[in-house]
Amino acid sequence: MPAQRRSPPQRPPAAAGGAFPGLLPWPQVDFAKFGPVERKDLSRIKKISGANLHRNWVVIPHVTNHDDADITDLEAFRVQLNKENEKSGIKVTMLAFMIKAAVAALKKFPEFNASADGDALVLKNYFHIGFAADTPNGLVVPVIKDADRKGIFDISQEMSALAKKARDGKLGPADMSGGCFSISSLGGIGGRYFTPIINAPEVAIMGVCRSTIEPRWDGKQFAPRLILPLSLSWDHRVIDGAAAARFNVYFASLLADFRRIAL
Ligand code: CAO
Repeated sequence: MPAQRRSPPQRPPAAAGGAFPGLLPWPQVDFAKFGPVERKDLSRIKKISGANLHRNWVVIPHVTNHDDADITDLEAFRVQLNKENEKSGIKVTMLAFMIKAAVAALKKFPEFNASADGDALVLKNYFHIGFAADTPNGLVVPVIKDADRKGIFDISQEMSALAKKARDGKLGPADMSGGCFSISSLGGIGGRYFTPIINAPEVAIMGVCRSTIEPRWDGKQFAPRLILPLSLSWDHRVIDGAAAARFNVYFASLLADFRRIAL
């Protein structure tokens, strides 16, 4: 695209957000003085998600707990399932297992399946799990409704359909509403840990990065294990650190031995 010279915007950029009393005004810089620049409007999705993320970041006292899950056996199972069902056209991803693990963890720790309402908590008896999807126009969070009543294949299929709909810009408000808890997976891209922003009015979000083979002590020797980095952000107005640590430990234990889901 050709470089264009433009005068600096008159208004603070969207990134500046609303005014904070006592803070310096947003820097007004004529970047063209320093080199060629071009100006590009934010997409509709970026404007909406940016405003929501900004509010959530400012209003919610976020804390993020990092942990690791040993997914060696689960990954072997996932690969085997995909091999067995090659002809079905349904690809099972690690994210589908994480959605089921999130449901089990929300059942065990109900305050994570809640929203703050003044001095009260609204505890939900349904399990709708959102997943962050990266699209050319920005981030969206489609929701798998009633994930507790769906199996791994159904979830994988629905997730793939919703991700496609998201990339095609065809998600409607109904596809993105009613979420109880979100998972943001950067596992297909990379990274170790990050600090995801809570998707209000939810009170927690699980961030997941790329799994890698790491040496783990098995009591006698170091063994190569496939380790998945987890980053749980939670709202400290609703959740305490001990509960968050327990949530992560439980979530990781389910991924380490998926038979625990049945207990
Ligand atoms: N570790 C290692 N590899 C992983 C992995 C993990 N944790 N998670 C996925 N992968 C692998 C998959 O197995 C797949 O490999 P193959 O192509 O060899 O089978 C590859 O990465 C791509 O996976 P995917 O991204 O297509 O599938 P997914 O189910 O993991 O994710 C979706 C689907 C829609 C969540 C993803 O495409 C996406 O948009 N992720 C970005 C979310 C995001 O932007 N979050 C940030 C929000 S905060 O700004």
